[in-house]
Order: sequence, then C-alpha cells, then structure tokens
Amino acid sequence: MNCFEDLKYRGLIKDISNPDLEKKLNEESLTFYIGTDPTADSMHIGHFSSFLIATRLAKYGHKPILLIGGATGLIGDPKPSKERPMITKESVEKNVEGLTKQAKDIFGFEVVNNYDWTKDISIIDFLRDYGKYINVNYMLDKDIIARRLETGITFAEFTYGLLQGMDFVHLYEDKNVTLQVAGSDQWGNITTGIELARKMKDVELYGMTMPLVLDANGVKFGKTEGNALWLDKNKTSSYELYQYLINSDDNSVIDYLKKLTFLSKEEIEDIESKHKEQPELRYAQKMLAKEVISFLHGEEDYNKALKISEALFSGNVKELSYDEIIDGFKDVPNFEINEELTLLDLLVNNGVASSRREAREFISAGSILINGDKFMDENQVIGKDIAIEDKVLIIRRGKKKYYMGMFK
Ligand code: 545
Repeated sequence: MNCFEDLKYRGLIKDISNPDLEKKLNEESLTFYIGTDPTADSMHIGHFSSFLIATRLAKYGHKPILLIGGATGLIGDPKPSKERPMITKESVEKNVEGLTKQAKDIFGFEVVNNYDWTKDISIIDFLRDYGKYINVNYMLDKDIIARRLETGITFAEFTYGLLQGMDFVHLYEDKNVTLQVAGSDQWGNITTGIELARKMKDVELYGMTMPLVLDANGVKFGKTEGNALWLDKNKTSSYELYQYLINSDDNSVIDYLKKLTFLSKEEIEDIESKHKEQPELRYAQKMLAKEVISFLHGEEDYNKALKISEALFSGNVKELSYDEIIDGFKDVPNFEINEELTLLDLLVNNGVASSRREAREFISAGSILINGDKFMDENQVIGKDIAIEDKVLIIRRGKKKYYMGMFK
C-alpha cells in the first residue's frame, strides 16, 4: 500500500486542499507540520490520535515538525460555541514547557514554538504585512467564525486564524514546510494559511485534515466522565489507560486499531475475524491496549498494566507489589489501620460491613478474602504480617466489592 492508500484505509482523510496532494504524498518527501496550543501541560488521548499522523507520515519518508503554540495559546482558537477564557501568561509558559518535553519524548521529532517568531512583530507590521492580505469577508465565511456571529466573537479570537496562517508561511520560508495536517476542526485555519501563502509568496501550500475519532455513540475518543486520560504517565497510569482501552466498544475497536496503531491491514483483518468470532474474549481490545500503551509508555509499562489487570481479574493480588496495588486499587474505598484488630472489628470499623451481624454473615459464608485468601475466623487478629510489603491489605467482599486498608 502506498502512503495515501494507507491513510484512506485507516479513515484518516477528511479534507485535502488540492487533489495533487495524493501524488505528492506517494512520490515526494514533504516537510509538514502539526500544531497544538498549550491549553494544558499534557496532551490527552484524544490529541494523540491526531498527533500519531506525524509518525505515520514519517514512516513514509515525510519529515514532521511539531509546533507548540506559545503565541496562539495566549489568544485562543475560537470554538464554535463561545469565547474561551484567557489563560494567564504564566500557565501558558508552564504548559509550553510540559508539552514540548512530551512531544519530544513521545514522538521524537523537531519541536518549534510560534512565540519565537511572533513576539517581536509590531502591531503595525502585523497589519501591513499580513492583515492587508486577508479580507474580513473571507474570514466571516469561515464555518467557525460564521457560527460565532450570533453569540459574538472578540477581535482577539477573530484574528486567531491569521496567526496560524502566519505560522504556515513562516515555516514554509524557514523550514520548507509545504503541508499542514490536523483534525477536521482546523480546516478554516489551515486554508487561511494557504490563502496567505498564495497572496504573499505566490506559492501553493497543502492542507489535510482527519476526522475526529468518535466512539459508537458519537462521543469523542478519550472523553470519559470526569477525568481526562493524559498522555503523561504521571497523570494517567498505564493501568488506567489499559482499563479505558480494554473497555472500548465492540463496534468501534476495529476503527481504533486502524487509527491508533501501526498494525498492517492484514494484521487488523486477522484480529477482526477473531474478534467477530468471539467478541467476549476482547482480543481486539487487548491488541489495542498493547499497541497504544507500548507506543506511549513503553513495553515494560504495558506489561505492568497487563499484570495488574490479570491479577485483579483472577484475584491473585499477592503477585503484585505495593506500588502496583496502589495503581490498581486507586479508586476503591480505602482506610488507614492504626492498630491490630480482629477480623470482625476490622470489617465493622471500616465500613466493609454495616453491622456486626452482617460481618459475621459475610465471614461465615466465606465471602471475605484478604489478599486473595479466604478468612473465616472472626476472632483472627489481622496484623502487618499478612499485609503486602507489610503495608497494605486488599479486602474483597463477595464477588466484586473491594476495599484497601493501609497500615500506618
Ligand atoms: C496553533 C498554531 C498553528 C497550528 C496549530 C495550532 C493549534 C490549533 C489547535 N489545535 C487543537 C489544540 O487543542 C489543545 C491541545 C491541548 C494539549 O487549537 N489551532 O491545540 C487540536 N490539535 C490536534 C488536532 C485537533 C485540534 O492539537 O488538530 O483537531 C484535536 O484533535 O483541535 O500554527
């Protein structure tokens, strides 16, 4: 498969600015860029799906440049709904730092910051050298700006497209960048850059967008209730990522394999046929978790996440280290144990059972497991000696309910 066919197979092409791009991607080596604004100090799994295109195109001999928007992040890319709150300069700086490091660590490509070439341009030069080439009418026609006319848009956000356009022209001149790639919401900003380059430099630059990755219900990939899934492994552990990926919807998982992994068409088809035969084995989800986590955090971390998941599934928590336990049981109810107690008191004092009578029922029914072993004597004293690394007890009540007790 050539480059363009591969992208098409994976469903990664939404719009291209010019049909010539297909031939160029297949036959030439292009320098291209993809940008992100420092609205947070880490990308999340949703951004990863678009950034992966950099690695994908690099495999076909194209040269990626990753741009962090130290300048554009101070203004804010207009959303179709409403004005963005301004981010303080300090947070933007801090976020630029985090994202730059992350982009280098995960993708290993050249990273640039648009603040470097924007900060010294005077307002007069900006208006003369760039503003003069773009018609307000042209801007008003842009989908996102048109959608904001009802609710209003500030001059700052209105100008955003021009800043991104300026980057494209700058990177063309400075680094011979001829292609910009992004998610489909960036189409308006990309075409503004193409327009600017035509008018200023009489050159044809190219743009390509990919559809946003959605789940079967049309929800953006990576959107979970509550917390975001960050690419920074200190913010989201490999195990948490594993849980998210392993729970991917049966109807979406093949699409995710295409868009988020480098598995070949043949490999994906093979996984798909196994998946269709026995979806309950979650083979496709397992392959997805393996590929994504190994790429992002490395194989060792993937193996750790797998080990935690398997130990939790089988109940063999004793196989885990203290750190792995903390990772795997972060979200279960937990309490401190300050003194040695009998089993009965341990359960009642810490809410594992609601009364002494209920605790006795659980114990005599054999429903209480501590670190994987059944405990049936209500008077047994529970001390550090049975804790994992002398520190932690995982108490299981019935089939599913877990509690974590930590010795002081
Ligand atoms: C700025 C200057 C440029 C080129 C691009 C930009 C950024 C662009 C933008 N992109 C989005 C973004 O989200 C915040 C990330 C927080 C870590 O706003 N104007 O920065 C997203 N982008 C990736 C995809 C996207 C896009 O980073 O393109 O579509 C989401 O998947 O929304 O010269």
